[in-house]
Amino acid sequence: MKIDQQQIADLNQKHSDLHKRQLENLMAVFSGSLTEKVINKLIDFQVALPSWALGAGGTRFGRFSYGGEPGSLEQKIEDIGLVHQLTKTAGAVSLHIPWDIPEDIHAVKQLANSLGIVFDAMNSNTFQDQEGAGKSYRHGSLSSVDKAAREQAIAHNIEVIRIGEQLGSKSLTVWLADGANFPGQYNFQTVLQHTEDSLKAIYGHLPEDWKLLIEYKPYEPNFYSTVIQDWGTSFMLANACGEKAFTLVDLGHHLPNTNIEQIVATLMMKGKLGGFHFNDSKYGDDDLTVGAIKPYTLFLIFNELVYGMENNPQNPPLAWMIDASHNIKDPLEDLIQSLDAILVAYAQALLVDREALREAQQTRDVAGCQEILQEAYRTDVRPLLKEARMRSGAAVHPLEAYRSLQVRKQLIEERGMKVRATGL
Ligand code: PSV
Ligand code: MN
Ligand code: MN
Repeated sequence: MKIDQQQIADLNQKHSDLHKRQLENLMAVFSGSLTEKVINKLIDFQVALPSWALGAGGTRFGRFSYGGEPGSLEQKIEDIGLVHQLTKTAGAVSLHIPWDIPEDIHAVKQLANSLGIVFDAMNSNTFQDQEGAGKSYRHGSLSSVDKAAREQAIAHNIEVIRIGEQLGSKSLTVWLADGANFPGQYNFQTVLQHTEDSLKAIYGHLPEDWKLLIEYKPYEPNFYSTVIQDWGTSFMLANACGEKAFTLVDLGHHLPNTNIEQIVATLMMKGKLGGFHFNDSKYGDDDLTVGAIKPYTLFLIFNELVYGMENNPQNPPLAWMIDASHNIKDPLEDLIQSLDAILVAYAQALLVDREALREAQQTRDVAGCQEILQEAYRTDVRPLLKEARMRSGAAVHPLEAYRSLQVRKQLIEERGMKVRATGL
């Protein structure tokens, strides 16, 4: 299905007068140069959507299809194209191999290109056994005590790099499920050493202009120990691999109350934060809509990201991605809401008066520091988002547009109720 750009323009027209007044109100508070800076940053900000977020996700208890789900890689890219057309913030896709092996790489590239979508990080998969594979990952992949299983997992990652190279991707994300369910199941040092050696072997095949992003997670699917459990382990492994290897932070991969913003600051200071997976959670890796549970935390994280982007030239540009998979919401609505929450937090963080904050920190004005952050957090930045969308040709209200253009209904008419591509 296609959205006619004129339909978006017509919907935007209806919001135009109110939007102008709301923007003027905001501009009476902040300087024109600051608001202009924020609007331009919002226009430029692009977040990759993962190919596995476009269908309804499942749990081990059930999966409730929304209908009209993509049945092929091409359709997944088309769905991202729709979200991108409505938001102008989703100009990238992150593929998972082997779920997304392209049959015709040239055609897939052309399709993405025509929709303004680039290929962000490639994800390998050694947490599921692949059909016909000689070795099982039941007892681990890159960390396994079985040399042949490790070699198979290394070869898979190299294959993912090769596919990514043809698509124009520039990074490989490795997330390992490797871990243990019971004390004594494996030797901590042995599996960590195997993981380091395996990652180094993969790193050896990384093209010059690529990055290796190492993701960490404290638990699940293993519930006693995970080999790459935290940012420290990831950081250590990235350092062992070399300068093209970085840590990837996924918001859901922390034990409750972990100070994620401090992790972000530490990694950026060391030039080792490579990628970011957005989602939200109440308990663990819940993969809920970004900003749905802890918006202030998201703001505080963005506050550090903005500080890092402005002060840490040693840290490369980050690979941004939404990592969520939904069981009951329309996945496209969920992604639109997530993109909105990301831009809100980013805009608020851009409004933090950094000079005043530095001054308050220097003079040990504790209450003042808090005021400065909360002043920015409590600002209604939505007029800035709307202005960015107006200027970039996106829908001023992407969710409202998605609904009034009846996108899901049309997708169901085209694809039916029961189609489903490979994925989670
Ligand atoms: C599993 O926790 C996970 O959600 C990780 O966050 C990965 O990034 C993603 O799956 C895809 O492999
Ligand atoms: Mn992730
Ligand atoms: Mn996860």
